[in-house]
Amino acid sequence: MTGDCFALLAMTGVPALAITQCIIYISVFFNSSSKTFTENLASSNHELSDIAAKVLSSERISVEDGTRLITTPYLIELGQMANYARQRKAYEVAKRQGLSVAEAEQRSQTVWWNTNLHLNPTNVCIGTCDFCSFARRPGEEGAYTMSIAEAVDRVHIARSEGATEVHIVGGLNPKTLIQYYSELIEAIKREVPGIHVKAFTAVEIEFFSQFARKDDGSKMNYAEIFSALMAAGLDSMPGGGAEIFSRAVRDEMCPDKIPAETWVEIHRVAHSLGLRTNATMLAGIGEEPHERVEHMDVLRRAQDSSGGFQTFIPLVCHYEGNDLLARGVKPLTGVDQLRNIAVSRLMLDNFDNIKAYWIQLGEKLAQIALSFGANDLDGTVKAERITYAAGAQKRSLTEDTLINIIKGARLIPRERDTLYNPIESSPYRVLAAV
Ligand code: V47
Repeated sequence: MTGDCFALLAMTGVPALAITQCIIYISVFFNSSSKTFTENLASSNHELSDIAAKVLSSERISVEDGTRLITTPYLIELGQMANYARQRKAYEVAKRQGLSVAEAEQRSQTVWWNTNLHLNPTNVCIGTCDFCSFARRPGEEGAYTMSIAEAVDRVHIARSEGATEVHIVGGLNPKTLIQYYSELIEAIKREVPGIHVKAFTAVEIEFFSQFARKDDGSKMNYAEIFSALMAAGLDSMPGGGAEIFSRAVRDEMCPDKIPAETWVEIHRVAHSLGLRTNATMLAGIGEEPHERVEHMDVLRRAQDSSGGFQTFIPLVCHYEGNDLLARGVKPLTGVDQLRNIAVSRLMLDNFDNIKAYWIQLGEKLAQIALSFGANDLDGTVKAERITYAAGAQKRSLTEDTLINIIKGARLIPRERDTLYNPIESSPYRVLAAV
């Protein structure tokens, strides 16, 4: 409707200001429509009315509420509540940042997108995660490790194509430790100035710490590892490696992986040093739905205490190159995936952003996710390998495609940097105003 309205007005020669006002007017309409739906739900005798009342009054929903929602047959009701929560959160964030009411209204209809490169310098990994199709044992066919020059070259090319962020994660490779990565980040910062380096899962940080030694031979703790990487140029940290926090699922799928407490502790240390980080959840690895809600609860409590998470990314397992389906794991349905997005928006009331990661959702479901609580579409991505190895259809989208996905959802696309600042100079920002 927004896009149609704009096209109509543009054809009739209506000035840009009037068009912008029209968009704001329609945005307010959409705002109030999910709000009204939630209000009606709250005052009805529907079985989700008590949760709708909590959502309306910004009362935190409980783990029990989340557990009811994660399998609810009432998808539209869930989606409307999450959509309202998304709009309200964006409005609140904008007001917190000192923006005007009109700008805050516009933000409540905005979806962020970003131009980034996923760089996976090595797939050599001594970890044993059953769902991972990307990793290779040392010496195995297909194993690779990039030289620093090759990795920097890729970042250089991505930057020349507009990337503002490089997202670096790799396998647990005893040959690529803190020294290799410090050199890599330093070289990136030197040769590709201005690019944001978002790198290393908590699992990698823990792995580095097993080997890293100070001059006196003693072990480096997490803070010291981060400080060394920050000195090299690390800017923030992605959210991978969380999988599902449930001990039972981890014992079955990735018994060697750091436990939930260590994952959370490493992020807490990062936050204490001023690094912003993200958080993920990998669903479809044999967990029960309630374990997804408990995972979100762990993150919500962690965010209450350290406050440094920017974004939550609900991931979806892919099954090519692993044996999960043969072992009886049930894949997520499209409805499950939307429920995960919507419930995360409602449970994670202290996260500003919920990301729709199109590589895993697919472009179409990612677009629908934007009406189910997601406010961020990641990203151009360029050369993703982890999900691609497990059967993802594409590994890159153009800026125009991302913008069109968002506009097709009748929302306003806006390019962001890694820290969720709008990119004012982007040529796509002009398009986004359309
Ligand atoms: O940590 C592993 C997961 C993650 C499979 O922080 C799989 O901004 C699907 O963490 N099928 C990497 N997923 C991706 C990731 C991420 C992505 C986008 C943005 C951000 C961010 C983080 O992918 C891994 C693991 O949890 N994964 N195997 C698989 N077969």
